Amino acid sequence: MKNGARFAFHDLAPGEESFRDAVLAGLERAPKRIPCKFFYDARGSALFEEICRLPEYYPTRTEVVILEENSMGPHCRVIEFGSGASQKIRILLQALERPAAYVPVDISREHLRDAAIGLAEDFPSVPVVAVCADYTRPFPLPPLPGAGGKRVGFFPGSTIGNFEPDAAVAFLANYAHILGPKGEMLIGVDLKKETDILEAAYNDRAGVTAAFNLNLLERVNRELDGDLDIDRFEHLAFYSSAEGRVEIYIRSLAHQTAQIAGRRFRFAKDELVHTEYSYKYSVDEFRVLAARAGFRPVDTWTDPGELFSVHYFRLR
Ligand code: AVI
Repeated sequence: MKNGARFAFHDLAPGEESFRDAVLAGLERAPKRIPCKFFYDARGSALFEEICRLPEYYPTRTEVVILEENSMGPHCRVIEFGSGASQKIRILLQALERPAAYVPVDISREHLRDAAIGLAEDFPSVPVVAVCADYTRPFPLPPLPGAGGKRVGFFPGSTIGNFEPDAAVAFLANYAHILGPKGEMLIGVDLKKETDILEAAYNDRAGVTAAFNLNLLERVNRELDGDLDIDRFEHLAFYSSAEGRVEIYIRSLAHQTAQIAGRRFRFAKDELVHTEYSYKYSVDEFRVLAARAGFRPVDTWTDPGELFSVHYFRLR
């Protein structure tokens, strides 16, 4: 590690749901499903980075501008669940006044360690305390540097939209529990808007989102000894205004069977495999949801086009 970087690593040895178990159970169900958390193998993560740069996919660039323009005062200790490549935190750390610590929390040990070391080297004035844990459950935070500085959760990217509403409340309540009394929260949330804009964002012309979705089947073939014929499936994404969410599926184009991990699965023509929901919220709707987890609004920032929101909450 480069001189000056301050870095600590706490491994709480989380258990991980295996891709194999999730796929075999999910394809036995009616309707079939594969949870969206499995999108992010190396290829899926690279495709997601590409999605974030697409002209149709407004959330990333819009949120970045909002984060650059707003700040939350000095000496914050920022705790990020699902920190992944720790990219957006770089923007926040630059915008914050003398941040006291950064605490990335992720279940993926090696990825977390590499990203956290890179960040500690690039921000030598900010101590980085990485925690390998399953952040969907309670876990103890290690002692953090910067005693007296406020603890601020950071959950950007509208990833909260990938949870169904009750699960989103449970996730936020667990975040609140871990932040402790007087904890604060900065969270990016995609706004409701015209169907055309939403559907274009999930059906880009270059086909990157389709490749990202279908990569789940390629991952099944690579990792689970599958023989799925990818050309006989297609990406499907549409906005349901009744549910307030983009729904994403893989559709079987023919009646077909496939072998996966030694088991045979049947797909009817036009049968759907659900892979993701991406909920969209008005500012008020999201405030109501967050209140169920104990958060009260301090401020909410949106871009001039009202595409995306960043909420700043404090625990009651
Ligand atoms: C990570 N998550 C917030 C993205 C979204 O917009 O729901 C995932 C995604 N799926 C398709 N495109 C992007």
